[in-house]
Amino acid sequence: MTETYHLISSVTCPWVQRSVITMRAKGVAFDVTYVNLREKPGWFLEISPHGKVPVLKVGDAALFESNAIAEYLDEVVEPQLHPADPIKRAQNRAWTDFLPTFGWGPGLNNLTYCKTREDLPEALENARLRLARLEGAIARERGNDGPYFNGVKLCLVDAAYGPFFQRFAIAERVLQTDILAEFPLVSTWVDALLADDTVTGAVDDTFAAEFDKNLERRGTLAWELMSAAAAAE
Ligand SMILES: N[C@@H](CCC(=O)N[C@@H](CS)C(=O)NCC(=O)O)C(=O)O
Repeated sequence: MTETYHLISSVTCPWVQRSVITMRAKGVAFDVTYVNLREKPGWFLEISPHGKVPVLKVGDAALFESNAIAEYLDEVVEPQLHPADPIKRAQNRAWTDFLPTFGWGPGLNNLTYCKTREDLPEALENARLRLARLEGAIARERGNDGPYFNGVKLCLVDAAYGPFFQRFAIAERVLQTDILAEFPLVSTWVDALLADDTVTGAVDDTFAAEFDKNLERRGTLAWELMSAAAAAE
């Protein structure tokens, strides 16, 4: 039986994008419903225990948490994005476990959404600590010369981290920290992720405009610099 997939989404959410990348890499067709996370509808709260997106409806079942969704899809739809070797698979899972520490809070997100120039040094230092871990991970895990986390094939680790780097790259255009240059393996990995339409194209057409609004709403330094550059044109 062919399953029907229905993604409950929000335009700028990196965790949602992780699910979309996974489905694109597998050629899975799916419908999308966007919810307003500032005014969550009752039907959404009934199927999302934490009140968060993504939720993937598979037939009548509702899956939540982007990692569980990725793992489910990898079990049931070819091609498998996890490595075939159980040791490598466990190591990959460990690096996807690191994603919240890497991306969220004092990780890359605090740099992307940094509010003032004064906040920048601390945000950079926190991001640096986490990027150093990834640099070591790639040195150990990457086969051949990459370009993806495991080598030539996109895997679930790529699907997990790509959205966070995509958002950072937008802010970095004006922040110009050049922090990735300190981590050559991460840097070439990020180049590959950002050059891959399976990753960067896994967003709605309105993503760029909505993400800019997000930067503005959060009162970020990136938004201030973007506005100043636009005013100077
Ligand atoms: N651990 C969750 C995180 C999902 C998440 O934080 N989603 C955000 C949007 S990017 C959300 O739905 N936030 C609504 C809220 O927290 O009220 C996952 O991996 O799916």
